[in-house]
Amino acid sequence: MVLKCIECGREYPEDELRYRCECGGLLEVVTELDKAEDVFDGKNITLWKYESWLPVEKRVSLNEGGTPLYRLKNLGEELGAPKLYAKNEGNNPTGSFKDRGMTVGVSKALELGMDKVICASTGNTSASLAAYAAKAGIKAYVLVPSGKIALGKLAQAMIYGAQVVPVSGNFDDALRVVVKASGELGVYMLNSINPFRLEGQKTIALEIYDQLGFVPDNVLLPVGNAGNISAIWKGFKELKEAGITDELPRMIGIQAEGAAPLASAWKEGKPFKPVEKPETVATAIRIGNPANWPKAWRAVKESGGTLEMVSDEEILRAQELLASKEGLFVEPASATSLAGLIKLLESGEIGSDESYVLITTGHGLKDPNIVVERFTLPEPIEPTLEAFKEVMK
Ligand code: AN7
Repeated sequence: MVLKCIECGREYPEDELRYRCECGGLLEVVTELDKAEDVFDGKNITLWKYESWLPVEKRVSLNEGGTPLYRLKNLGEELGAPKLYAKNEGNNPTGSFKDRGMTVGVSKALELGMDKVICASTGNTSASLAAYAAKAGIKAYVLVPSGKIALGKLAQAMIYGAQVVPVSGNFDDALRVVVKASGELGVYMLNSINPFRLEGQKTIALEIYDQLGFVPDNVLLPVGNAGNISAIWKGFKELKEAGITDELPRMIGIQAEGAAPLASAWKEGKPFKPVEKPETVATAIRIGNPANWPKAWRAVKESGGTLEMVSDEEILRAQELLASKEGLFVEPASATSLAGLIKLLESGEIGSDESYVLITTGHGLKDPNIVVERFTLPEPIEPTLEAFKEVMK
């Protein structure tokens, strides 16, 4: 197994500690598809069912993957897109899809003999890395934008015992420090430019195929640092290359309006340009300079997909719709996938008779404040039946 540069094609051995090519390009793992087993029988789904597709020997696991794929019947009918599904990644051990990347990434850290790991994070990556480092018995440093990470995620990173380092600045500023630290201080970086993390996350594609028994026409998901869309696309491509299926989905990436460097470049037909001061209620994707953008761009282009952006208001409305119509409580970033679907259906850019899988990336309880601040509770009532009868009127 080797690492290969997506720009110049140069290859590196898997045990070489590096995150980028000499040329600066992003690296990806070349999967040994002749060893990848056809295990797609729809049964006993967990991430490690797909071990033969993954580039690690060790296993630091908290039982990740195997997340439910729901048919969204109520919303599908209402929106006139009846073949609508959600892959709910909030059901992972720490409540987000990051656990897929971390089970593989932290396993790889141990294989490489590293005893310190580091990441920059808008929240979920830090929570996940902290948990897997705890399980592995190694030290985790997590750098987070000060004051801009959701309460639940902060609580997780703290209780799992990571060293939480608030940074005055945004995610992009924190990532710059982490990249330098990993180069100079002997700490293993587990942001999504680490190609092993994306290998774990590609299992979302394998599970969708395993659960549905077919490849959906479209996969919609939020885009922040742009790792997950690249990873899922790689998973679907490998299913095809391995001869498991002939189909490929369109990859549709959704960004928040205030943090949409990729979607705006796509829509305006202009070169990618970072956003200096990203801002959105969906703090998970409050990212102005997505490190994986070249991979994500290719995923969208190759798959015939698209990139779209949605407003904070549309995000919160979609969050409420998923909860109130489907019983699915997701964090704001995750709701961008539904908000994007609604926008694209309304504009007629996509057809309603196709199948759509929304990746709901993180649990709603991660960010309780965003909900509680939007709703006001009435005054308390007297503890009597009479008082409650008044309420029921
Ligand atoms: C819920 O935790 O970047 O496009 O540092 O937490 O792969 O970055 C989180 C990203 C979507 C975007 N949904 O995924 C972090 C971080 C949720 C997220 C994304 C994130 P990428």
